[in-house]
Amino acid sequence: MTISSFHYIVTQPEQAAVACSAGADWIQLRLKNKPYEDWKAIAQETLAVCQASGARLIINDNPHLAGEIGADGVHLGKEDMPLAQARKLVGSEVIIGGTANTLEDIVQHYQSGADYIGLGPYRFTTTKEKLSPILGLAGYKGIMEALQQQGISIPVIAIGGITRTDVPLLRQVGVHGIAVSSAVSAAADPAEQTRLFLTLLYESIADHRR
Ligand code: TZP
Ligand code: MG
Repeated sequence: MTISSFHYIVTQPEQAAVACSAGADWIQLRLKNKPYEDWKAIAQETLAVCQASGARLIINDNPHLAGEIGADGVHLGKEDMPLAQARKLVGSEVIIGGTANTLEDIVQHYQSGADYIGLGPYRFTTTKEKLSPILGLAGYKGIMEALQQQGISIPVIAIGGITRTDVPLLRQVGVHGIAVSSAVSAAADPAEQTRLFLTLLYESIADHRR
């Protein structure tokens, strides 16, 4: 399965609708401190939005919820279910992403059957609490080189305070794509931001292959 290069992290189905109408094809629903039934209702609405435009929906934190509503995948962090256990639960068809801050995290997720890695934070962001140490461009460069040396090939998605100007630099060090929340959600025109990110990613992917 193909992992998109643009992951948009949302808390509401309306945000997904705007981005999908602008061409986004990968939405991650990230809700914190919600009762399960509320979370499930929002997830089902978001899934309907995604399915209407052929986008994938990834549920943050909860493989049970992803399985229950038939989402495309689940994204698991350090405090969530271990990836190997989640793989047994959801089966081979459901996409599993794992949060990483170090090379060791990536290797562990890779060996546990992850489909992609969310590597971060790139820089400080207020979107997430309890941030791991900031990697910066140099951190990504070192980790991407080490992965290549070890012969490990897995799509790495950069996350944390990413803006449009970061995209070409991150692509140059070998990341597959980016995940953003505030750069789109807090923009005056989220649809326009989505289109600009997608254009930049397509251009940098073309450059990378030249
Ligand atoms: N994990 C690391 S940073 C982050 C998550 C979920 C937040 C990303 O949001 P933003 O607003 O793009 O910094
Ligand atoms: Mg989590």
